[in-house]
Amino acid sequence: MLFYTHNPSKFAFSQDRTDFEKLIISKSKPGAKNNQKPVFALLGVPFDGTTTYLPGTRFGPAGVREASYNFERYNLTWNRVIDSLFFDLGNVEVIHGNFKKTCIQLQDTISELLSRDVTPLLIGGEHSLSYAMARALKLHNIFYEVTVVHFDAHMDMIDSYMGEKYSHATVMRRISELNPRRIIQLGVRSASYEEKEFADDKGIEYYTAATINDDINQIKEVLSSINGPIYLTIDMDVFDPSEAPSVGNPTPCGIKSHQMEKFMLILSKKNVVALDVVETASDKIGDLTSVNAAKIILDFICLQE
Ligand SMILES: [Mn+2]
Repeated sequence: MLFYTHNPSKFAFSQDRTDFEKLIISKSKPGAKNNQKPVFALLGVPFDGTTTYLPGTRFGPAGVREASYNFERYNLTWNRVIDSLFFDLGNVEVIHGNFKKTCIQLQDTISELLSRDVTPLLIGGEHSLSYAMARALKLHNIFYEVTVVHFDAHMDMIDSYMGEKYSHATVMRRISELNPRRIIQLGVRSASYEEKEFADDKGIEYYTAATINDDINQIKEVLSSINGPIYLTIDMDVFDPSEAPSVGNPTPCGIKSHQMEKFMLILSKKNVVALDVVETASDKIGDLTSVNAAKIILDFICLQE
């Protein structure tokens, strides 16, 4: 090492973008080996155009990257060192105030990663961005076999919110219309009666935060039994506001970070084809919500073979 420096605008322990480009080129050459280690690319999406209560998720990517430096490369709990092919590619260009254009740019970028066999990891930004992830998976013809594992205080299943079809509050309804194999909602504790009826009618599985707090083993069994590819989408408001206060819609009686750590231990060893961590609205250094969001990404990366 020539210089003892780090770049706080890049996620901790991520490798250089130039190495990503070299790796992608080498993978695409004729005769390239197929049995290389999986590759993970992180994208920040600083968009908060449909936010309805507390604004600020546009600051999420910067906050979560900054907070990632609070952690070690070595994980004492699991006795593992981060050793993955993990690249922070920077932020996707967003068009503030225009969800449709932002969604198309994000979907194209994710689609490009998927076509190169790279697993996309997103830091939001608001939850509406997950629609771009789901659309990209659909374009690659794998969505019909995907289980969407959705951590959130809210069902996000309303058909339209204040007349808007595309919103952070409707995102799971739009994703359900893309017909994934299965949707499992975890930590939910806020929905309209209409949303609950819709979920029941469509066979969408949901486990409230109270259920998780009462019997975590039941939830661990549900997650352990998932087969096939998983799209994991985590709204930071699934946590209790005592552990993640800086979110667009704080909701009391949430889950705790030690529970999420156990869930990540199970999920990270499955076939997660896409991950997003959304709704972090931190606006200061060392914000607890950013710290917990960074931990989710680091835990996931650390647990990859
Ligand atoms: Mn939510």
